[in-house]
Amino acid sequence: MDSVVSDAARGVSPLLDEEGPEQPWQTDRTRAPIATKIVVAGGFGVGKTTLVTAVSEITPLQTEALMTEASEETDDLTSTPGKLTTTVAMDFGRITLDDDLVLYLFGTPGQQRFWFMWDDLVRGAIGAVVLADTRRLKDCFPALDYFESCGLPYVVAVNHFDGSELFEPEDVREALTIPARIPVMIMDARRRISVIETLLSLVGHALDETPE
Ligand SMILES: Nc1nc2c(ncn2[C@@H]2O[C@H](COP(=O)(O)OP(=O)(O)OP(=O)(O)O)[C@@H](O)[C@H]2O)c(=O)[nH]1
Ligand SMILES: [Mg+2]
Repeated sequence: MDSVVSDAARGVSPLLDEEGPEQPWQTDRTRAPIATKIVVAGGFGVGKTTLVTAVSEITPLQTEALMTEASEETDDLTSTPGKLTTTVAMDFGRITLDDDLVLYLFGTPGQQRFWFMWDDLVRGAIGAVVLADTRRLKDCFPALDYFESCGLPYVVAVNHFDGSELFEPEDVREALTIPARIPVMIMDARRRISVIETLLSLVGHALDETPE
């Protein structure tokens, strides 16, 4: 499914348009789309795979492995009792925004034992979305520290789970001591439009942070 956010200004909801007319960049070779890489990070089971799946216009590549009793000690499923699988390498999806901007989404594995893969996953990325769950905020600290130390622009998106207390973005900013220049937002990883808002915020933030 192609999606063109700028069509919203014309009153058409491109997000609901299954086929849609050909886009200018599909016929005009001088308007080749700009391809960018975005990383989706955060703690175990916070909704990274859900986010990539909700928004991808291609069938997402997933590397899910069934969770077994062997990981009971390390992988806390209290907050996500319905979770049966975990990402063991990465998620991959694609979304086209605003006519000629293509985002390639790379979801990281959440568990500490797979963190060694992050260095490869972030190579060439323009920015990262750090997902947080207010019931286990500290789980996103490693991702925040990682992107702060490597200087990659990032935004913080709180994936609001049903039944968890709803906080204001500014409360989350204070709890995590996120600098004022970093966008913090509440989102729902299962809702496409909510994820697109987060991705647009990241692209805008990455443009602001990147020197001309
Ligand atoms: N209620 C609710 N459930 C969600 C939401 N996002 C994800 N889930 C559920 O939470 C569980 C965890 O989601 P995943 O997308 O696998 O999380 P992940 O961050 O990719 O997990 P790892 O790759 O194992 O670290 C799944 O059972 C989802 O269905 C949400 O916004 N609300
Ligand atoms: Mg995952």
